Amino acid sequence: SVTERTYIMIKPDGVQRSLVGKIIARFEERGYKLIALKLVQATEEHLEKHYADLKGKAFFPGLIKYMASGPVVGMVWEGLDAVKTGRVMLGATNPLASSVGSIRGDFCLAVGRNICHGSDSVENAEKEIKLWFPEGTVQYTSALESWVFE
Ligand code: DAT
Ligand code: MG
Repeated sequence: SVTERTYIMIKPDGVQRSLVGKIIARFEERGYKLIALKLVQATEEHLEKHYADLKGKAFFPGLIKYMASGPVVGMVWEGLDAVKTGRVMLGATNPLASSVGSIRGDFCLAVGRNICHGSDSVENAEKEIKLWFPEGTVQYTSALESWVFE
């Protein structure tokens, strides 16, 4: 639906590599609406909640250390098919398998430094939005809406 929401996060390497503006621009230009945004130094405890499903994987401790190694940019983007299309825009988990033209396919090479996160289902998106934005998202009318959607 047009009000589907997804949680997109620029990881510490994306912030350090000055890719914040480029990544935001892709979602803006595609026609998605920004309804929440913050730069935050996440704690390991918070990141363990975010990645709870991956606890037990061999790469989990390294993933948590990497994600806590610097600030991340958390965002909520709203629009048609935001979850699935957001994942397509990010590219495959392993950047070597990501299509050129996707964010990972254009800007990174290693699975453990893949610069961005996107929710993988509507249900997980809503969970992640609650975890990262307990204060909620922002309501406003986008001037572009009537030109982006029928
Ligand atoms: P995604 O981020 O595409 O949703 P995921 O949820 O399966 O992928 O894994 C979360 C992150 O964990 C992923 O972005 C990078 C890291 N990761 C996944 N598989 C990995 C692996 N085999 N080795 C190292 N890091 C991995
Ligand atoms: Mg995932």
